[in-house]
Amino acid sequence: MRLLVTGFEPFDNESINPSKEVLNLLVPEEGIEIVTAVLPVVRFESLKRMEEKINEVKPDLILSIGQAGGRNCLSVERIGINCDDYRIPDAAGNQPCDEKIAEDGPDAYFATLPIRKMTEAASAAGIPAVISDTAGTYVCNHVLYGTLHMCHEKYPHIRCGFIHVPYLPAQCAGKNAPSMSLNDIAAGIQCAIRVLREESV
Ligand code: PCA
Repeated sequence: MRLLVTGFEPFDNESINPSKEVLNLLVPEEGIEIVTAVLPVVRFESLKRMEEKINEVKPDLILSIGQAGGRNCLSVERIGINCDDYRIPDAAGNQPCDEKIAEDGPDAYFATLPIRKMTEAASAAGIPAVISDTAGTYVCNHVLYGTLHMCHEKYPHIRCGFIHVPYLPAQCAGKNAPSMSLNDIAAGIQCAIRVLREESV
């Protein structure tokens, strides 16, 4: 089993993104090989990079990770919607309003990873985690929806999902915002990966 785990570059005037930092802390589980990649926070480029990695890595599973500043726990996303409506411009200056991600795509796709088991595994290990019913309408939702659409059309054997993670404490200096330590974020993601391994043997 090969698992592609993706994070994102820093964005929104931040110099770090926990979803990128956490990639270095993940460890392979027996029977599951982990390959990591960092995606640009750019509308179509993010999916282009994703497809390049799919062709290079040939994963069985894809777990994407993104920062959700303001959330207070790991959010295992249930659904990606066919909508790009960006609160702020992406890193290339794109700011679509109410646009579709795939003209010919359905309104939404459910994540195809075992989201409840992943959430429960992190919670049981003492890492706050919930199922989230919206990944927003920015680049993270673009990647979740777009990857599910791409896999539905071209790589139907690949299962995909997305976890949003809170800010790191270092990003919250002077802000009244919730955060989670990198070690806790990594522990929670590792629990989710362990579920994927158990599911796939
Ligand atoms: N979070 C953004 C995009 C990149 C990231 O880490 C989002 O939630 O859409």
